[in-house]
This record gives sequence, structure tokens and C-alpha cells, in this order.
Amino acid sequence: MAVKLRRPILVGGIGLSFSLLLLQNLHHSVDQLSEFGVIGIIALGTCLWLFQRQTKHTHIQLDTPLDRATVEKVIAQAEGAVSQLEIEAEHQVASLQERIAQLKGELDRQEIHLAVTGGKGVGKTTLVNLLESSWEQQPKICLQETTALFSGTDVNLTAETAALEQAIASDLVLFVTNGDLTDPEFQTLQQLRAANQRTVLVFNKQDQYLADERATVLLSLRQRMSSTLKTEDVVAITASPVPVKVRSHQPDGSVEEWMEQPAPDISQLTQQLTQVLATEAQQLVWASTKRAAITLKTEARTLLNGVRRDRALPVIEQYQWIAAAAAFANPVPALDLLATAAINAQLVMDLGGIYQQKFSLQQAQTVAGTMGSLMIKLGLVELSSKAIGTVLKSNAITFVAGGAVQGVSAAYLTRLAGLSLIEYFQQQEAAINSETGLNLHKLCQTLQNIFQQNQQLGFLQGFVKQGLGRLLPSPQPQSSEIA
Ligand SMILES: Nc1nc2c(ncn2[C@@H]2O[C@H](COP(=O)(O)OP(=O)(O)OP(=O)(O)O)[C@@H](O)[C@H]2O)c(=O)[nH]1
Ligand SMILES: [Mg+2]
Repeated sequence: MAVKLRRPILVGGIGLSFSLLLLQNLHHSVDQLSEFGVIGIIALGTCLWLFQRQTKHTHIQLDTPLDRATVEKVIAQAEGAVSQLEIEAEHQVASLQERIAQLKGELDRQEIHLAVTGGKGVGKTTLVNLLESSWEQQPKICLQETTALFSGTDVNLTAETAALEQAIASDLVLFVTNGDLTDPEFQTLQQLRAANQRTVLVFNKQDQYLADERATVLLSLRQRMSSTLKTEDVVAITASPVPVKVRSHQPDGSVEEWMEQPAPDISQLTQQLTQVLATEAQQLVWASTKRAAITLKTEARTLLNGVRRDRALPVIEQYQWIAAAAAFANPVPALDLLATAAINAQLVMDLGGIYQQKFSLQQAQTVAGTMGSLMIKLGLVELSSKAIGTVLKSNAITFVAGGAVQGVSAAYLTRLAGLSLIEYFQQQEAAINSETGLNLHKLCQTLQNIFQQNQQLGFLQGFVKQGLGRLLPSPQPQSSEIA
């Protein structure tokens, strides 16, 4: 699997020269090591540029008709993740398995779950009560009011996140507002859309507007939401009109006044709900079941990734010091050799094994080689050894054993490579896709991110210290010969 990287070599070269130029201006000052952040950003820019043309633009998928088989497939994937978790760890999976069983039952649920959400005091409770007492048709509905959104305090933020999750978990959302949309309201409606959640926007408290204003507000709501909601999905209601003063002129010339309670009017909403549920009830139930299955799958995967990471880190650690000892004992002058020394094909295989991505030795060698050349092209090898050299000098170590920079750099690069592989494997869907080769774009981005996360001065200093501790009093015979 020869990797085509003609142009990247050029661009990487430019990025590297520029990086070196910056490095020269660092005056070996430790304080300025934070400047490596800048270089990282340059390298990241290069990385993004390299693969820009390959980047696919992802669109939110809207209104894709679902079939039962698709939902069953997602449930099966969730089930697979849960069983895998059970195999790889003595994890308590009983509650997850229970939820899988529940999901299967959900597919045939007849009752429709509606979430009523929106800002504080917009009339959610009033609407729930009204609908509950007036809904007499099939399918049956079950209404749930969420915590009020947009109250703005930090304390409420978690409650509001939970409210949004609750809304997304329902089959259909009734989003209540009292007038033109505020920006947070608009954003939340977009979030619901992005989650593929079916939503009806309910404009309540009509009685607070004059007749022509009502029409204007309704029109404006429909226009504002036109890219995500159909006209019919924006309805106007009056859930609890305030009493109005009625005045009557009597024959004797006197005026009589009294308060009259107008009847609530939610007919637009009831009609639209009837229509939607008559045609989409099944789809709505399947869609929310699918969302729940995806959530469960993600939860199981996160747990699984944690378990695997715990097993992978000691493996990386082990190879890290093997690479360090080798480079220390036999310091190579050429940086590209350093990169090759750092990324061991066996490490790729071992980590692949932990992440259920089997590689042949040959494939693992290709992966290791590809990672090595990516690291060189992105300037990471150069940057790392310069940075480590700077830390070594600034640590007032007057005599640095020959090979110390190479040794610590090899360990550091091994660590970066290992962490990147972990990250990369995690992102891969469980599919064992080693035949289709590496997703270079993803690998490149992952390397960049990991490099960014692990280049802080504090970490580097700690790492150098740890590395020296390992290398200098090394009991290994070859090391002592050279030191
Ligand atoms: N004028 C008018 N007032 C209404 C209407 N609907 C509800 N209200 C009033 O608005 C106030 C809040 O109504 P609720 O139903 O409690 O609103 P809510 O959204 O549940 O409020 P929270 O749960 O506190 O966020 C009450 O005083 C209702 O009587 C309406 O159509 N017109
Ligand atoms: Mg309420």
C-alpha cells in the first residue's frame, strides 16, 4: 500500500522550514516553549490543507423514511457492543441488556410520547392539561412537560440539557413560544432538527395580540423556520385566554360591564396532531427507538473504549521504553530513522489486537511506515527532538549522555504514535476494515490532535525527567557501554 503524498512532501517541507525558522528564534528559552503551540497550529493548517480535497461535507440527513429493518439493525449493533463489553470486561452489563430488551419492545409501541417544551411560563402546563382532557382519538398520546428552557442560570443549565435530551427522546416535540422567536429558541429548534426530531412549533397566547398582529407573528414564525418546518407544523393557539371585559348598553341608557371568560382554542394544534399521527405514528416511534438505540450503542462503546484504553496504555509504555533504549544505545543522526525506530510494527499489531482490528505483520509494517512518514512530513519528529533538546539543556544537566535526545525523542514519538492509534481505532466503527487501508486524513488529524495535547511544557519536562531516569542509570549492558 504505497501512500501517495507527493504534494504533502512539498507543503510539509515548507511547514517544517517555517517551523525551524521559528525555533531558531526561541533562544532556547524554556518559557517560550509554549510557542510550540503556534508551530502545532501551522502544522495543523498544513494537515488540513493536505486533505482538504478529500474532505466530504456531511449534511444533516432529514426526513429519511425509516423501515423496521433499519431500526432493528441499529438495535443489533447496540446489542453487539454490549456483548463485546461483557466479553472484554467483567463489566456490569445487566442494566444495558435490560435496555436492549426494552428497545425491542419499543418497536411495537402504540402510544405516542409527546414532549412539551419551551421557555418559562409560555403555557406548557396549561397546554398539557388541555390536550390530556380533550384528546379522545387514536393513537393514544402520553404528554410530558420538560423543565423550562432558557432561564439562563448556570444551575439550570444541566436541567435544561436534560430537558433537551428528554425532548429528543420523545416521539414528537411540541415547542411552545409566545411570539417571535428569540435566538436561543431558534437555536434549540435547530438542535432538534439536527437530532432528526419531529417538531411542531406552537405559538401560544394569541389573545395577547391584536388580530392583525397575530397573523404577522405567525407568518414571521413560518418564514423564520421555513428551512426546517413545514407551514402546517407552525400552529397558533390560545390555551388560556385572559377574561375580557364585556360592556352592554342598556335600554335605560346605563352601561353594564362584566368579565367573560373566552374559551381556549387549540384547534389548529389538534388538527395538525391528528394529521401527523394518522400518517406518521409508526415512523415517529421507529425514529425515537433508533435514537435510543444509538444512545445505548454509544454508551456501551464508551465503556468499551475505557476498558481497552486501560489495557493499551501499559503496552504503549512498554514499547516506549524499548524504543528509547534502542535509540539511546544506537543514536541515529537522521531524523527519519528516528521515526522508523519509534513506531514498531509489533506495537501496531498489539494495539490492533486490543481494538479488535487484526493486522498481518505486513499490514502492521505498512501502518508503522505510514505513521513514521506522516510524522516526518508534519514536522513532528523535528519539533519533538528540538523541544526535548531544549528541555534537556534548560534542566541544567551539564553533561547529557550521547543519545539522550534520541532516546527520549524515540520514547515520545512512540507515545504519540500509540496514543494516536488508540484514538484512531476508537473512531473506526467496529468494522474490521484493514483491507481498505488506513484513512490517512483521519490518521493525520488524530496525530495532530494528540501532538497538540502532549506538547505542553509541563508534560514534556516530566516526560524528559522520566526518560532520563529510565535511560541514564540503565542496567542494560549496551547502554552503559555508550554512556
Ligand atoms: N393570556 C394567556 N395566558 C396564558 C395562555 N396560556 C397560558 N397562559 C398563562 O401563562 C401562565 C403560565 O402558564 P403555564 O401553563 O404554567 O406555563 P408553563 O410553560 O408550564 O410555565 P413553567 O412550567 O413555569 O415554565 C399562566 O398564568 C397561564 O394562565 C394563553 O393562551 N393566554
Ligand atoms: Mg409548567
